[in-house]
Amino acid sequence: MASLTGKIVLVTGASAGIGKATAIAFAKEGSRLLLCARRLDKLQSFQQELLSAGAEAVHAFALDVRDHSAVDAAIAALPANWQKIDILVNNAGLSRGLSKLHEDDPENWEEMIDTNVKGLLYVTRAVVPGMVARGEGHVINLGSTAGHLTYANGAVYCATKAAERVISEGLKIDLMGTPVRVTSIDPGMVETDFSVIRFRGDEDKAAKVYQNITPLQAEDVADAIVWTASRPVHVNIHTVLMTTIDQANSMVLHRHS
Ligand code: 8X3
Repeated sequence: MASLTGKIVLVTGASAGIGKATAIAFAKEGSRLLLCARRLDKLQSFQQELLSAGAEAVHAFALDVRDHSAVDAAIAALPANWQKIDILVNNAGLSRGLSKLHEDDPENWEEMIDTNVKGLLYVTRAVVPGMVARGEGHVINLGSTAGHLTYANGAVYCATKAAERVISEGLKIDLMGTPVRVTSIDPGMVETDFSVIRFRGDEDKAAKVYQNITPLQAEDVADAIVWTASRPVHVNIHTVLMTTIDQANSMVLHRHS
């Protein structure tokens, strides 16, 4: 296992869910955590927890990954001792709505495509040249089972995750000849506020998604992320497709009676 102690890890969308669990998991490895999300106060609320868990240092900043110029400016403005990003976890992402494509609100598409696809590209474009120049780095993108198999009423969300899968493949190809690694972490159902956000705060509807199944927890996904990051540097884990034991793919679930 390669040591993650002192490694600078940038996590986008780090304020909750898989992003926050990932920050905690890297903190336990003694990493230096560079965290961003739209809400800085949320990041600051668990900064001390990260230090207590073992993080060497924490630097948090507000960022909406949908804003291309803000992404470039934020990366360019990092303090000198935070600029050499070793690991980028492109976690920021969301789903909005669960409707037939021909009846859906295009606003939902804008938000998902701008965050899950364009935001990921902007951050990658801002960070990866430094990794190439320094001759080390690892990009870990958050995909989904939804990027492998399309489900009803989820065409655009599934499309964004299929895009993430293909972008990860393409980035890996383009980085051949460099030591920069690329991984796509593709979980199925994870019990976070993912569904509450999808249903714009409707907690009852969100709870039904996970009813009578044992979903993955954010910590399970964070564990896989840290595992890929801690392989020896000549090992590139391309894809981790992971689900709860109650899920076979994005369509087939076993609900306990
Ligand atoms: C999350 C998995 O099946 O809820 O990406 O879309 S699913």
